[in-house]
Amino acid sequence: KDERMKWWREARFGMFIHWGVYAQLAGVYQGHEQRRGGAEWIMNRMKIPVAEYQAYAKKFNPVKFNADDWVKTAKDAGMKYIVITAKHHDGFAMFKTSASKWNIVDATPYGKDVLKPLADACKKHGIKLGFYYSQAQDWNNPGGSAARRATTEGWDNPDSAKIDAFTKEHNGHWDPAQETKPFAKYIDDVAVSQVRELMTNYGEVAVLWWDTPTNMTDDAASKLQELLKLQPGIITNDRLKRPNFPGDTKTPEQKIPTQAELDGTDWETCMTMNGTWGFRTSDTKWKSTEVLIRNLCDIASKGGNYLLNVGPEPDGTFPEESVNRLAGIGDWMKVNGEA
Ligand code: FUL
Repeated sequence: KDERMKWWREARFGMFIHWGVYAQLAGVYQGHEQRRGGAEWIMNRMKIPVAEYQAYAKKFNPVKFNADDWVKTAKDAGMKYIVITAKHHDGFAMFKTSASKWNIVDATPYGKDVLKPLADACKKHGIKLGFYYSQAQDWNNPGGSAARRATTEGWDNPDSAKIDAFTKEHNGHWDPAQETKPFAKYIDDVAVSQVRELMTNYGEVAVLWWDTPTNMTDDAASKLQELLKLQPGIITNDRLKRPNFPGDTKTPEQKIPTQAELDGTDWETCMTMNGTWGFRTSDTKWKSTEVLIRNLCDIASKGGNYLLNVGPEPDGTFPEESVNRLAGIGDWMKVNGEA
């Protein structure tokens, strides 16, 4: 394990990227602002019907996406690795997959896999690439699970009471289309197939970042974990299924542990620069460059890694605020960083 963890322990600083169809909505549905949660949660928080959400993919056309630019931006900031959402809770695959039509190649006018050019650019620039994969929650592929959130937490939908009663009866689902398959079948048909594709088609994969084990079973977790053998050097986190699948790293979210909280396990703080993971137009609560640098120092001094998020815009560019902050961190790193 020590050998496998070597680069990661030295890395200290990485880029998290949350990108998908939700960037198209950017925190607004039918003129209403989403009230709670990250903008990547908009489908669940505002209980958008499956067919309606899928229609947004037809507008998703990130023609300004340039993998080389992204990787250079990360590298210039002093980051050593990138973890991108291959599939978030909305189930949308940002890659070519034969397991579901709900993917960037088949469902958007853009029609191209974005992980492939990113993998190539990372290789070219010496940056490690990891994939975030929402293994349990999947709000579009039938059988995927859905964490229960009341609509009243989200917005003043006139049908809130009715919808909330429905989600209670239907294990968090709000659209009958989400329930046409059992969870175990979703795992076999979609999650297992797609993780196999991710482990096979993109060269070296440095990290598999699982998330939110809603409804996960040990059986499902075992199948997914088994696939990681396809990437002998891969590092995984602690979110596949608790408590039997601890992975390699702990994942404090939006917080930095105190010295007393550390127990010797490798850890990585993931954090947003504003308040959302997915791009949101109205979120202007940006942390200052100085705060971000202080966080990085605090984390590095305690032996952890800092996975700092960027939520790209629907056109495929990084928000200007993120770019400016990353450049500022890069300037500081050139003077104070190790190499
Ligand atoms: C959370 C997710 O639900 C968020 O959307 C985000 O991906 C964050 C890193 O993990 O648990």
